[in-house]
Amino acid sequence: MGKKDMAVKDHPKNVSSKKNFTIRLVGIAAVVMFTLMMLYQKKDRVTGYYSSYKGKSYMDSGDYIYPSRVQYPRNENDKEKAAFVTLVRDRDLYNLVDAIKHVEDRFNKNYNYDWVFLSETEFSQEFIDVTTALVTGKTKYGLIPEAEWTYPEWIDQKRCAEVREEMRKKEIIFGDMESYRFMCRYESGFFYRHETMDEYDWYWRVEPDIKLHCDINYDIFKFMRENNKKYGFTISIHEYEATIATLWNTTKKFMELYPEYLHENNMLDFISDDDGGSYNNCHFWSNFEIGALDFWRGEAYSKYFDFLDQAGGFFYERWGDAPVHSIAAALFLDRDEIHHFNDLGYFHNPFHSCPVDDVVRFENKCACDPNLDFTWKDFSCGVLFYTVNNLKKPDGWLEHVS
Ligand SMILES: Nc1nc2c(ncn2[C@@H]2O[C@H](COP(=O)(O)OP(=O)(O)OP(=O)(O)O)[C@@H](O)[C@H]2O)c(=O)[nH]1
Ligand SMILES: *[C@@H]1O[C@H](CO)[C@@H](O)[C@H](O)[C@H]1NC(C)=O
Ligand SMILES: [Mg+2]
Repeated sequence: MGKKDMAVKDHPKNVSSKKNFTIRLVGIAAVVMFTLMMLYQKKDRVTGYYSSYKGKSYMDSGDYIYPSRVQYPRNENDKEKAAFVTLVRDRDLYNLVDAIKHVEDRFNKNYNYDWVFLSETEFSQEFIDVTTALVTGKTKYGLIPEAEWTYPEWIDQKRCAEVREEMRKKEIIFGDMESYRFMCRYESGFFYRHETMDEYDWYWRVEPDIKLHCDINYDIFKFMRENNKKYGFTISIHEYEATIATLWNTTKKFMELYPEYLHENNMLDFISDDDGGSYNNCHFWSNFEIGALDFWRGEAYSKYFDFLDQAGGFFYERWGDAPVHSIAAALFLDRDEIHHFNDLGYFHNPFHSCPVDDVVRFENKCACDPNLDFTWKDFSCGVLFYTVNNLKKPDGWLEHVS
């Protein structure tokens, strides 16, 4: 290769090396900028929802969570006297296992509360083994006394059978079922009196096939006690009128006899739109309940249940434990003792509760679609609950009303 060749070859090489240098510089700058952008974006993405709230959890700021005016427990050393309680048939074991796992994974694996299973028939060894394996707390299996799962002596069973036949023709949901009525009466008036429940002050009712959509990062029973709550719910809804035709008239008779049980700060405006003239059918959906057992065990509710039981509507109609519990809570409790859990995420067929607030949903790792949230929809009583109690609704709730 001659000198000339070299020179000729050198020339473009020099030019190209300057060009390369520029390209490399631009390249490096681009890579640096891109990396910075990605880092910034990633940071933004990871901390996005915190950044607006200065790194705080919604549980730190009393006025951020809806409804406000609650505090989240801090000292979690000692357990409350509390248990889950599930009324269930032995044969429904495998509809129940998923529900237990949800509750354990989302909450109880960190708190190890006991679980009580109740039934009118003996539980099988399989039921006991499977549930014992799933629950991190102690498990207890209670047999319901025969007298609490049958017709009281004053009930006319012929009339009951006629009512069931009528309701079957009218296709009223569960209207033709005898066992459903025993169940509703038991959940209304007996579960909290079962001897397996004696050692507890608090309960959380769990049914087969339910789901919890979110992590619960605080001791929910401690939350109830520290905030003076007696009754907590996730979903509220209107009852089918045909199942409770005379429940309100019967309740009014009770209130005339015992006006002293009406709490001065009651929530009548949640269950009646005409100052007690009629029932608006709003009730807390009782397949989920977290509550204080002493409320049901107390004088007001005990008398109320006996009065309803004497009237016979659990059998002559199809009174549900949900409207019965809800009316009692609304009348006999201080309205501030009733809490809407808007941060758990819950499913019982066919309705979902799913926090529409991104902060709550992300922080609690909720695995649910906020567009399916029932809370703010028409057939729910959620809007009414927030309105009558003057509670702040979550941002964006209006986008979820229909
Ligand atoms: N031991 C026992 N438990 C029952 C019986 N009927 C219902 N239950 C329980 O009572 C609760 C309510 O019954 P469900 O059948 O779930 O009634 P529901 O929630 O109104 O209706 P779906 O869940 O939609 O079927 C559940 O915890 C059931 O396991 C029964 O005959 N015996
Ligand atoms: C409730 O009571 C009122 C007044 O006593 C009566 O007019 C009405 O028909 C009753 N309602 C039902 C559903 O029985
Ligand atoms: Mg159910």
